[in-house]
Amino acid sequence: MSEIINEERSLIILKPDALQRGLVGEIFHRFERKGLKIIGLKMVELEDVALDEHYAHHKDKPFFDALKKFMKSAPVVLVVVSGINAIRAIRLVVGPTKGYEAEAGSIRGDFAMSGQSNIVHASDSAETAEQEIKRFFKPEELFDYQKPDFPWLYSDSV
Ligand code: 3AN
Repeated sequence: MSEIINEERSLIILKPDALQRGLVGEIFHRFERKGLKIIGLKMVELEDVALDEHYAHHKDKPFFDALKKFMKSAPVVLVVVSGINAIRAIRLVVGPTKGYEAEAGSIRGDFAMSGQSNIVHASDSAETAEQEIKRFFKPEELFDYQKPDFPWLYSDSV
């Protein structure tokens, strides 16, 4: 049975701990070698308005203020990537929320011990991804281009 072909986009955030620990290149390497296409990229300092929106689902949690403080403690790198069935693939590359529970081989499994300082954010659904991308990127900051490895990454039936 062939899979449904879904070209999806995801927002990835390299969190302050990724920059402080010198893991930016390592993380880019993992997404690139997986075959994901980088279509947007910038470095920013996050502010309250964006964080309140981005973490609205956690606003009543006891760790909310600490999470915001952490996310403002150093710049972050915002990346938009695209690929077929990218959301599911990226979540597996990233690993589950708590670093100490994440499988070795995933980014969090290899580099994180914490539930808060867990190196990267990645969108959890295609719908959320589109909202998150709009929050941080203007349409003109996203790039549409062809990569020559596309036919080698995805066979006719995926
Ligand atoms: P994920 O990033 O795996 O999608 P979410 O959306 O549940 O996880 O959580 C968003 C962020 O909130 C996490 N990446 C982490 O930084 C923080 N967070 C989640 N759960 C906890 C927790 N129990 N304690 C501290 N921070 C947490």
